[in-house]
Parts: sequence; C-alpha cells; structure tokens
Amino acid sequence: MPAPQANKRVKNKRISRNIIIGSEAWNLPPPGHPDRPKGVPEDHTKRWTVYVRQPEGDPSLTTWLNKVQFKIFSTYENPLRTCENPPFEVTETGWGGFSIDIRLHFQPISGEKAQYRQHFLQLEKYGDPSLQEIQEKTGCVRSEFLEVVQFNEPTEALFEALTAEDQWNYIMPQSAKGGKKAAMLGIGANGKPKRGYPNGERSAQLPEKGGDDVPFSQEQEAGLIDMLQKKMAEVDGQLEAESKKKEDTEQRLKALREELGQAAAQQAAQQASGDRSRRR
Ligand code: SLL
Repeated sequence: MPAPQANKRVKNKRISRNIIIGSEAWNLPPPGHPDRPKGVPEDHTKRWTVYVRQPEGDPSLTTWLNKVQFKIFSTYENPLRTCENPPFEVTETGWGGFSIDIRLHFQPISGEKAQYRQHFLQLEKYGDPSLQEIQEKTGCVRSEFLEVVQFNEPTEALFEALTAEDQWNYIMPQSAKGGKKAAMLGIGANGKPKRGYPNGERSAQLPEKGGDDVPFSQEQEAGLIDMLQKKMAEVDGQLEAESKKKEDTEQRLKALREELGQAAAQQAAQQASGDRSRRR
C-alpha cells in the first residue's frame, strides 16, 4: 500500500471530532488576605482559565489539533496567547468578562486552514437558583460548550491518523494496556476494542472475517443481515395470511348483508301487501 498522502483526499468520507470549549472562574481572596497571590493587581477579583479539550474518553485531539491561540482582552500583556501543546488553556486574573477569540490550527497532515471559535469568559454567577447556589458554594463559575469539528473528505494522512488505535494511548497507563486477557477480549494495546483489518491495515470499514480478537466483522454483519432478511420474509408471509383472512371475512360479511337485505326487502313487501289488503 502506498504511504498515505497529505495532498490526496479520501472521497465521500467525513470524520467528526468533539471538543469542549470552556472557562472556569474562581474568586480571588481580597487584597491584604494572606492567601491572595502576590503581584495580582488590586482591582482583580477573579482567577480564570479558558480551555479547549476533548471530552473525557474521546480520542486524543492532538491527532488533528496542532496549536490553539486565544486572543484575550487587549489590555492584557501579550493578548494573543499561543499553546503549541496540551493543555490548550490560558490562566489569568481579572475583574471583568469578555469575548475570547479562539483559533484552532490543524496538524499539517490535514491540509486544513485554521478555524475560529468564540467563547465568552463568564465570571459572574448565572443560571437557575440551584446552579447559582453551587457556584456560590464552590466559588467557581464554569461555562462550557461542545463544539464539533468536521473533516470532510480528509487527506489520506489525516484519515489514517483519525482511524488509528493510538489515539486513545493518553488514557491508559502503559502497565494496564494489552496483555493476554485483553487480547482475548479483542482489546488492543490501547485498551480499546481492536478495529480495522487483522493485517494491521486501518480502515473505518469492518474487517472481512472475525476471530478471537476481532469482535465485529463483515462476515458477522452478513450473517446478521441474512437472519434479518429471513425474519422479514417470515413477517411478510404472516402478513399475507392475515390479509387473506381479512378478505375472506369481508366476503362473508358482504354475503350476509345481501342475504339480510333480501330478507328485509321481502318482509317489507309482505308488510306492504298486508297493509294494502287490510285497507281494501
Ligand atoms: C468590555 N467587559 O468588554 C469589558 C471589559 C475587561 C476586563 C472587560 C483586567 C485586564 C487587565 C480585566 O479583567 N479586564 O488587567 O489588563 O469592555
């Protein structure tokens, strides 16, 4: 197989990744308080952090995310803050909230241009009374949003990276990974179920054949489709039989109605002739 390219796109594929963009703000001890950090301007009442991270348990975002820039309020020193590595976050102190421009720079293999997001740095309590009570008690105000980044027709190199197993390596300590039991359960070295082809080729497609360490396969999928088709044929048969029954019942009903109609007509005719004879 030729090496995956960063200039060739994989047609008709789209891969999405979720990220969380958020901020946390904490109350600072007032000026003069022994716990107040040194060097913080007198008028600053909060310490805050703005961040971009992956939802817990999601594949690592560094596979596709190269760098994050946070453009904070212009009065701060060096307001364009750049994070080349995770954690992608900025911590500062201040007194007021403002809107932060966030620039997501993708890995060069993606061939994607930077994307922009915005996050309002919320410092004050918000939400319903019960939420505000928690914010009051913990002294922490958090505001988070789930964002989706979509890669339409990713480059071959990015597709390869986004379907690789090592994206979960950050979760499991080395000692807990792999092992015989894990292999039996179809667990890969990263502690996640094995995917792709047994020969190691990666794909979003199911492998052809199953095995001890391949829990899902095209073979198994075909078996399932076969079973479902048989069940569908069974249900079709039952439906046909029921339709036939319904038709028969309708026929009988029609015949009965006709019979009844004739009997009633006869009765009416007799009654009428009786009336006539009585009138004479
Ligand atoms: C606005 N919300 O958008 C206001 C501005 C700026 C807050 C809020 C301290 C900055 C620093 C700080 O918290 N500024 O020390 O440079 O107009």
